[in-house]
Amino acid sequence: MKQLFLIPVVAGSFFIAACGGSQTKEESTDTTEAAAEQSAPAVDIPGLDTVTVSNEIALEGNDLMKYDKTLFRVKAGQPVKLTFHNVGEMPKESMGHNVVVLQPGTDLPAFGGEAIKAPDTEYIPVTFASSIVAHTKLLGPGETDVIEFTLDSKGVYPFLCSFPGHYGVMQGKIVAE
Ligand SMILES: [Cu+2]
Repeated sequence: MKQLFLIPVVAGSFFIAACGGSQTKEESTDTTEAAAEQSAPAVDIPGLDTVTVSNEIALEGNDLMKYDKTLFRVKAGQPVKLTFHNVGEMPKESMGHNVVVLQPGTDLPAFGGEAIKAPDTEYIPVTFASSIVAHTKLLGPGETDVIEFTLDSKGVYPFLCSFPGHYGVMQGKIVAE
């Protein structure tokens, strides 16, 4: 007698981290300085036209290691007020978040590498001080910080979370125009 056993293969909960693996490296050789146009900067960022220009930025970070927004437009030469809120519940020691606004063209992997070595300054690397425009405090669950800064020149300013391991997914751009 032949018996057939059907053994269902349960794949279980199989999570693939959405780690931005599909992001394409954009050649940043076409700098705004090179494009000698006195009108709007020649910035080609997908979705930029859907973002409203505002110098009041509200941003959240969460336990999934994500910012709720990654693209902002502001007026250059005018104060920007950035409110950052950590909406997560995990402890600061394992899921702390900050916002570090960097000068255009900053080497993000190099910055991230130095940040890991700077736990005493809440992962703000002094070796990159000249690249840092402004930064919030490192926030634990439920905490909020408000900072003000001015982006004097038109350009694309990257921002990221410098907590170890976060910058790869927690990063975005502020376009000053
Ligand atoms: Cu973070």
